[in-house]
Amino acid sequence: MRFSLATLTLFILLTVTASPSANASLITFEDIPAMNISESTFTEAGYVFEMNKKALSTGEDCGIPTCVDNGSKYLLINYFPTGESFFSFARTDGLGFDFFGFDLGEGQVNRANNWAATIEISAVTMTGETINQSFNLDHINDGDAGIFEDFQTFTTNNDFTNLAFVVVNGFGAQDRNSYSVDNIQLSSVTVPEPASIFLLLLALLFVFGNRITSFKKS
Ligand SMILES: [Ca+2]
Ligand SMILES: [Ca+2]
Repeated sequence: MRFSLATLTLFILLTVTASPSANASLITFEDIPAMNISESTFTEAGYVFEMNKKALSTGEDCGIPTCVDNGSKYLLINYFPTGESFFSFARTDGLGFDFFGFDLGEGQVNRANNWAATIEISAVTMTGETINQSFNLDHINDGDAGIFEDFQTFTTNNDFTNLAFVVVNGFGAQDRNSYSVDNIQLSSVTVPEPASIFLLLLALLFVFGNRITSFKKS
């Protein structure tokens, strides 16, 4: 009886500890400085973001004129040189991840000539395949004093799985291609960490110790 209980314990430990599990992340940009990301790289929720140029995290006050508003902080790609309005993100541990969708908005109110028309995402999978998808901004943007929804929520197609990294780029403005990003929905597969594997080995020793003890008693 003790024998089968130990085997059952081992089976449960193997199932729980060794199985990869999905780890969902929502990138909200609430934890980075309110203004002027002076570093070109920052991390949030296990993902590293690399800005092509100095970006803004705002939502409280982006100056005059005001910016898109959703009541929280977001990432504002503002006044990057024309043709260079891009940033990228990847997991800090280099593992693959899935990208489900995000919220997109324009830039500063009353500067519509700087608003990107199209946001393109270009991703490379862990197997080296490149996939793209584009999203059109509605150019409804009345800022934090306005009554309209400045951000739109977009869903990616089903191809954006097992990704190594994603590049986000803005196109179609007369100049600069400003846009805003928030609430990036991501998921990654987590594998057992060394500490978990150590616990698993301890469990194995426990189980086989019991087996030897049972064998000697019989
Ligand atoms: Ca936010
Ligand atoms: Ca809008």
